[in-house]
Amino acid sequence: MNYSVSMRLCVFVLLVLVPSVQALEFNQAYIRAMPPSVPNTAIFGTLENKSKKPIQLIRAELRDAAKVEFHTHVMNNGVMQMRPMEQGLMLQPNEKVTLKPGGKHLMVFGVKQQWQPGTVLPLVLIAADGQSYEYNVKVASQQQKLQKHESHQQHKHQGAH
Ligand SMILES: [Cu+2]
Repeated sequence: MNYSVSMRLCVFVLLVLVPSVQALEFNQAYIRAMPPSVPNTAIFGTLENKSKKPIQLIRAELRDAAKVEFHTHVMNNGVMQMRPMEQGLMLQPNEKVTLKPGGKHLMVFGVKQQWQPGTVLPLVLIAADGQSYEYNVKVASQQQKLQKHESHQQHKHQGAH
């Protein structure tokens, strides 16, 4: 392989690899499915800062929802209450933050039409420096998440008949 070909190959490899590196990962992300009468829900999952710089998330947008806010739970006179995180959500390099029921979460307001479990919606997280991060997040009921393994076994059982 001559120099020019290996250079071109090198550039090609860089072009292919660079966009796939996500500075901010959002793993096991899901939107909690809600009954039709409830216009609000929450998004859970684990955010991980894979970059070498701190990421301060200040805004979020989800398609077909009026508003998304970063929330946390605080104790107030012995009662757990949700509060918006005024400074947004800060992630230091290599830091992981798990959004979970009863803890930090992305609060979703103004769901216009009930989302069926399995629906995938685009979520955009926007950082203070203007950088935005996009994810496709699936709507899932808590029951579905818990029964994932069970239903897989059921499927195998049905297949044997
Ligand atoms: Cu909330």
